[in-house]
Order: sequence, then C-alpha cells, then structure tokens
Amino acid sequence: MNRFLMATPSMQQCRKALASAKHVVFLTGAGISAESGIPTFRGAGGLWGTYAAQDLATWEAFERDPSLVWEFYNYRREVVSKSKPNPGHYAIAQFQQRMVSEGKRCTVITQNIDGLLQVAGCSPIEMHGSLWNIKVAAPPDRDSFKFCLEEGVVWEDRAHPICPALAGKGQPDAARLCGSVPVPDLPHRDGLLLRPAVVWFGEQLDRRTTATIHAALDTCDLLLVAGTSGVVYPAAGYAAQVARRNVPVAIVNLDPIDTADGVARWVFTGMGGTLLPQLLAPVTDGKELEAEEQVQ
Ligand code: BJW
Repeated sequence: MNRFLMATPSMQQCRKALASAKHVVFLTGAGISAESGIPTFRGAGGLWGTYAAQDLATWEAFERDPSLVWEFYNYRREVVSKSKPNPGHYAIAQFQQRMVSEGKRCTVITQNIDGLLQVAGCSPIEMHGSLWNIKVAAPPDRDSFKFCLEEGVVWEDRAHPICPALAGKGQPDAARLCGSVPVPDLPHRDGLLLRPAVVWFGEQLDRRTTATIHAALDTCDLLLVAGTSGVVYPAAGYAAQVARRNVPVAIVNLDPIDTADGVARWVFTGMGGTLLPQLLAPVTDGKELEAEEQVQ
C-alpha cells in the first residue's frame, strides 16, 4: 500500500498544488536542522534560552568580547561538522532537483548557516550567511554585508578549530559570559581581526541576496515555510508578502506559529523530518492523488 494513502485532505491539496506549481519557494529555519542534532534558537532547548542573543549575535557583542563570540561560533562549527542532513533536508533537495529537471523553478531560501541543505544536494540562498565563511571584522557603517566569495570580501574556511587557540574550548559558560582567548590569538589575516560571515541582529542583509529573494517571492506560485518561528525580520515578513498576491502558503512547524494566522492556506504541525518527505514525495502517477482521495 502506498504510504501516502493516509494523507489528510489538506495534505492532498497541498501535494496537488506542489505538483502543478511552476515556481515553488521554500523558506527554512533552524527547525529543519533540529533532527540533525543542531539546537534551534527559540523554544525547548533553543540557544536563546541559554544565552541572550545580544551577548553573542550582534556587532556590539563582538566588539566587546570577540573571544566569547568566536568561542560560540567555533563550538557551533564543531557541532555542525559532526551532523548529517535528515530526511527533511533530503526531501527539499530532491524536490528542488526534480523541479529543475522538469524545467520548473524551485528557490530555497534558508535562514540557516549550517550548510546541511547543501550536503543533501540542495542549492539554497543563505540569507544569514554561512558558518563556514569568514570576513574581516569592521563596524557596521563601514561594512556593507557581502556574501559573494568571488569578491574576496568573504571567504570559506572550514578549518576546525578555526584557530589553534580555540581548540577544545567547548560551549561558552552561560554563567560567566567571558571569552578566554587573547585577541591576538583569534583568527586574523594581514593583521586584521576576522569574524564569522553571518548576519547578526541590526546588520543589513546582502543587497543582491535580498533582491534575488524578492524576485523569487514576487514570481512564485507556492511558498512552503518550514521550521522557523517566524519572528526574525526580514524573513518573518515573507509569508505575508506572498499571501498578499493570493498565492498559497504552506507551513510545516513543530509548534504553532503566530505568523501563520490569516496567511497560511495549509498548516502542518509536526516534525519536518516526517512531514516534508510526505508532502514533497513525487506524484509518480496521476492516479496516486485520486487514490488518496478515495481513501478519505
Ligand atoms: C521544528 C522542529 C522540527 C523545532 N521540525 N519544526 C521589523 C520589526 C521589528 C524588528 C525588526 C524589523 N526588521 C528588522 C528588525 C530587527 C531584527 C529583528 O527581526 N528582530 C526581531 C527579533 C524582532 N532583524 C535584524 O536585525 C535583521 N537585519 C535587518 O533587518 O537589517 C535591517 C534593519 C536592521 C535594524 C533595524 C531595522 C532594520 C538581521 C537578522 C539576523 C538574525 N540573525 C540570527 C543569527 C545568525 C547567525 C547565527 O546563526 O548565529 O539568525 S538570530 C537567529 O534567528 C538566526 C536565525 O536564522 C533567526 C531565525 O530563527 P529561526 O530559524 O526561525 O529559528 P527559531 O529557533 O526561532 O525557530 C525554530 C522553529 O522550528 C520553532 O518554531 C520550532 O517549533 C520549530 N521546530 N524542531 C519542524 N523537528
């Protein structure tokens, strides 16, 4: 028996819409990597439950204590380097590959910096940068954020630890938030201190990346939002932007999220690693969806 015979009516509808769409956009967040063992930011076990975002994910935090911020990112590089994509990542990657092979468009926008979608075979837009990229540290007014590796402004460095002094430092101690590595021993290039090439609170996203994202949001015929709490802008505004064009929005999330209200046509509550493979599996035969309907 086909495993999709138990699909709910709304899952059938969403699968039909996905099958007939010509341009699907995904917006993903930390929740899609939770089943790979990577902590989310909010909710149970989230990083912002242990730490305050302003202590670790702002330019001001880096300026105050670059050693602490590097310990945080070096530790997260260690966690991610031991992680593998889960069925949710693979489902999105395979869906994107299938759309492209059928001459359709599929744009995957991710807020995640872990690179696991790429390991699964997906080509996402990394709107908040990458854990594996670094750049010279400069105050925000002098730092127009650029993701482009070719420009030499941001470059990839997968070394672990990122520098010898950070070896074995582990997770920052939340009780005494203070870095222990002397600044000269942190990553440097040509005498300049380096930082992770990620977008911290209060920082602008790369302009070209933003333009590409808006072009996709303005032309898609379905948006699927997965594993994000929907509280961080600009991503938090994308579902409403698409819904204003009367384009269907589907949400897959473990917890109900406020931004779904009045915006989402379909809300699927549960684990991304279970729901995404169900939603995104190929419709191999036109009769398959009819068969699902007959079972209801
Ligand atoms: C599962 C699951 C499973 C769990 N299956 N689901 C407009 C209004 C108000 C404020 C602003 C605004 N515009 C801009 C701002 C300021 C700010 C902002 O949004 N603040 C809000 C908090 C209010 N935004 C910015 O500063 C942005 N810059 C910007 O807009 O520039 C222009 C500007 C600046 C200043 C003022 C005005 C304009 C930059 C935002 C950068 C965010 N950076 C971080 C860190 C990046 C690097 C790093 O990773 O360290 O990005 S913060 C963190 O949050 C990270 C994430 O990408 C981001 C979003 O989190 P996400 O992915 O949604 O994760 P969670 O943990 O929140 O949710 C996970 C969900 O998954 C949960 O709901 C679970 O239920 C679910 N889940 N397991 C399915 N197995």
